[in-house]
Amino acid sequence: FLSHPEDLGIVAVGFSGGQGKAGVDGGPAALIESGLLDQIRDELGYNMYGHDAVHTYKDFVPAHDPPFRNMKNPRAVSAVTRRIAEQVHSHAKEGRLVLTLGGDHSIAIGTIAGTAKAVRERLGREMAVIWVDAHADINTPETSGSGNIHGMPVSFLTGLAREDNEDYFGWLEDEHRISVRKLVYIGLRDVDAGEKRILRENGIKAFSMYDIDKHGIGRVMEMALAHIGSDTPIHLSFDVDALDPMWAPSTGTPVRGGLTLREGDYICECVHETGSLVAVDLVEVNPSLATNELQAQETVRAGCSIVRCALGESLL
Ligand code: HAR
Ligand code: MN
Ligand code: MN
Ligand code: MN
Repeated sequence: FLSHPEDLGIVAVGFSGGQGKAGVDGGPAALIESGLLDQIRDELGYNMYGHDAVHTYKDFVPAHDPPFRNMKNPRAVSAVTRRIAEQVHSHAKEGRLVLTLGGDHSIAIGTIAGTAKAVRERLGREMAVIWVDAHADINTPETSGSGNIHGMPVSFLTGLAREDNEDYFGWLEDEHRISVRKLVYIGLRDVDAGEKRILRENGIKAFSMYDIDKHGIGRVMEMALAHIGSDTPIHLSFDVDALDPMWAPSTGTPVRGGLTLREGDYICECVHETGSLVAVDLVEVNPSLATNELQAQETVRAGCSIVRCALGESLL
């Protein structure tokens, strides 16, 4: 689906407004300083575009941003994700693979909106999303207990949550949205009661840690890809908290009982192997939450491994 599969558009998003903990805006810089982009260029051989800056979106964050429909920092997250959608779209419309480094997971409102629109324009097709996460991030503003928008991106992207005012995600149009039928979750283990109801009522395909223990990651990936169907462009949105805190402790909402690093890498390898990958997000790396320097380094190393596997490192 890519006209230039060797070309990689990079968007480094230093943004934390989708949740309350400082420091996740430092994720992209930590990943880049550890050498991720050099590895992508030198070892994987991609031509890179847009890799010169970590964006802070300062001009998009309003001074006054009171809660709206229970959402925290709603104008900031709406404006920043709108801009991210434009950035991702500008890469994707050229037929490049797009890599976005976050930042908290609210930024996926922008990344997925941007690729979904480009895939429709370029290929006249609907895109699928594989969401790898401990959390479902599918609360509506009304079901959310926290008001943190990083727990809501999937509801806006599927149209389960809607808002007309363009300052509060009203800029999202049908062309930016994805179908609940083309959405697959992997790694879930901390899902709110309201979210469970949303998943059930909409028949959304989800592979929890229970399913991974029961069937093994190999079989789960077969089933996940079978659900999407071959010959469908795929956007992979990987929250580093899908990994067990043993591998990725330095993240805002760690949940024990998660994926091993190898299982995470394997998910990415399988998605890469389809040849259908059009975009990858790696989010929620927060180096400042570590209790020691080693924890931060381990989390960054795990994030780099996930990204390299999604970009094809393991192909012999
Ligand atoms: N479900 C909770 C909420 O909506 C916690 C969600 C988010 N944490 C994340 N996202 N890191 O994956 O607030
Ligand atoms: Mn090319
Ligand atoms: Mn998430
Ligand atoms: Mn999560």
